Amino acid sequence: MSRAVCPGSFDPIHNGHIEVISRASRLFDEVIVAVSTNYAKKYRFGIDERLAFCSESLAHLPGVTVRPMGAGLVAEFCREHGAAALVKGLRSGLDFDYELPMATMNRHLADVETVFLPTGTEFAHVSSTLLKEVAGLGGDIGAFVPDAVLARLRPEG
Ligand code: COD
Repeated sequence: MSRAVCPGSFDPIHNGHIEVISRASRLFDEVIVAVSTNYAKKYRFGIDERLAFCSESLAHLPGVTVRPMGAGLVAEFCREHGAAALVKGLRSGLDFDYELPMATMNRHLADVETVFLPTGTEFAHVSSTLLKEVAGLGGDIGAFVPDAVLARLRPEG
């Protein structure tokens, strides 16, 4: 039984995340989507809402579960859940430069391998931060988020 973890803030989850998690679910028997809480970080959505958005958006994917990761190490989360791999989406060389040291550290900490999946080109410019900004200023982001997220990101949401 192969098991991988897809970690992130998911503040909120968007279609780029969903595409990568969907592809991860074809590579591994089980994929745990680990929703982090970093107390130094200011989130737009609380942990319960981020978990709910993820659960609703990923319910159609067999073998995918959603869990809170808390504020601990992702390597420790992988060890506790018996996962041998992390899956990350890569949008660009900048993502790779940011991710490579973490991949090496996570292998050191818990012998966890990191698998990088190149993001779909239609989502290479998408981030939760950019979507929140554009939606807040009234821009149309309907192509990039699930309906439940879209409703909450509208200025009146
Ligand atoms: N297309 C495809 N994939 C994407 C896209 C996109 N447009 N945008 C993001 N992704 C992928 C990336 O792989 C990213 O890692 C993941 O989705 C989640 O994205 P975000 O933005 O929600 O999450 P981040 O970057 O805030 O998450 C950071 C982590 C929680 C993964 C990281 O901080 C972490 O591992 N924290 C735990 C503490 C820890 O262990 N620290 C030491 C690490 S060595």
